[in-house]
Amino acid sequence: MPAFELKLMGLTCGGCVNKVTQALMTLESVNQVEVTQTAARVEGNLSPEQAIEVIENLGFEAESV
Ligand code: 9UX
Repeated sequence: MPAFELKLMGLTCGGCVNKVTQALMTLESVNQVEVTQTAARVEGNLSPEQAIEVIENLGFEAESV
């Protein structure tokens, strides 16, 4: 399964980490995620741009690294 990493900005507590994790895991195309307050590794059949859109819709910022 392909994977990519993102830099995350605006996550200030563990709750934010949980929000991002749950939003990504809800996507059928996502197989596995590892999220911290500053970075995410996403494994699945989706583009980084798709994951960034989901994260930014939560009010955070994300960019490919
Ligand atoms: Mo923590 Mo984040 O109280 O969206 S959940 S700041």
